[in-house]
Amino acid sequence: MLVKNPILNPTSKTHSEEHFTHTEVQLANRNSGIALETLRHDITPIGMHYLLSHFDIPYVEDENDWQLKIGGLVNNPITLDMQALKSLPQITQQVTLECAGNGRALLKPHWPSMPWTYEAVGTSEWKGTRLIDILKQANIKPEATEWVFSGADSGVDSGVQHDFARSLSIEMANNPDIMLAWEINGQPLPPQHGYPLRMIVPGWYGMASVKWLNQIEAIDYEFQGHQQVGTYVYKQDNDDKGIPVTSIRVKSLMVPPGIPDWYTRKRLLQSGETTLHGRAWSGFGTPIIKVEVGIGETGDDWHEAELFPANDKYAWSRWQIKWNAVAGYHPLRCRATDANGDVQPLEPPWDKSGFGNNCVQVTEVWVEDDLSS
Ligand SMILES: Nc1nc2c(c(=O)[nH]1)N[C@H]1C(S)=C(S)[C@@H](COP(=O)(O)O)O[C@H]1N2
Ligand SMILES: [Mo]
Repeated sequence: MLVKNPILNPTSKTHSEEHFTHTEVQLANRNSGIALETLRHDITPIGMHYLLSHFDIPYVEDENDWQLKIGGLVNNPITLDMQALKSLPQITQQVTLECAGNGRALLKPHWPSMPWTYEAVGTSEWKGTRLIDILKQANIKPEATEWVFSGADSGVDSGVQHDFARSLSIEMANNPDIMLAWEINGQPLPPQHGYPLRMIVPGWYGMASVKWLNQIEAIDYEFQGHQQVGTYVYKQDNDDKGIPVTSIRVKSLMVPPGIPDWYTRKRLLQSGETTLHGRAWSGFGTPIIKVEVGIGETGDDWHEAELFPANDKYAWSRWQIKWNAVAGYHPLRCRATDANGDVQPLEPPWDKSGFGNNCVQVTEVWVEDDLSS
């Protein structure tokens, strides 16, 4: 009997009210998130930044063998090696990246995929060159409408085999802040972050920042790649035509105060005055204008935190607030507002695949009067 290949003919996934499956745990082990205490760092230390790689991490022995090809509907197709790229004018930017699926595991029911709660975010200092300069060199033909950016990794998702690839409209790709980066925090990119070359599309959710970038093509139709239209689209349900996922939604997180319970991550804190710290960020470089901290079970006792300006246009802002912790149980919340007036919702916004969940984080703290050490 002929058995249908289950990778190419998968049964469709359905939402789950249940605990996480073996498959989700396997994905979570491959794609780690930040430890929330590293929110204290302006720049997330290398190796502690979150990771999201859909397929295998390409094995690149020597960056001198890497080539970036720019072609399709251009007047001047070019191939650049890493030496040529590094001889172009260089820029360095601090950018906060967040995965569009961050918060997926908090939805009920949840979509079976990478089960992030809060930890798929980090800020790095990226060094590279401006994408726009390279696109200008290639000189796009007037009939072209989009650029397609492809990585060296390939695999299958929902039965569709493809190289990881994303597109940007010509207008979007002309944003001078988009970079092709080869360094993170002063070091060459490690394999898992896209060695030797990746895009950084600041202000967008992470899927646009194609890792292991080896091809850019101009096309004159709407790109139908799986990572463009088969996923990363906000949908209420399967019949929804949907809205493409682009900019990061306003969000904030708190450094967990006190000490953790190993198994639940719930917090134990000595009573008295303490300082709560955290970060807040939004999309397309929109500044954060307010962070409030909610103290108490009802979550409606909000206090405005002190907010510090971000180090860079696309980097997160730090906030802090003093709190006189009295003995008892205190769920703590933080809620950011950006310069567009967008505010974090208290409950997860529904999305079929769990994209863009920017709901207010709840940190459960038990305060005690005399904690022995
Ligand atoms: N080539 C390639 N680029 C990719 C991905 C991928 O799987 N393959 N994942 C994307 C997603 S969904 C995110 S959130 C970011 C994560 O970047 P990081 O792993 O460096 O944190 O990379 C993006 N770029
Ligand atoms: Mo992502």
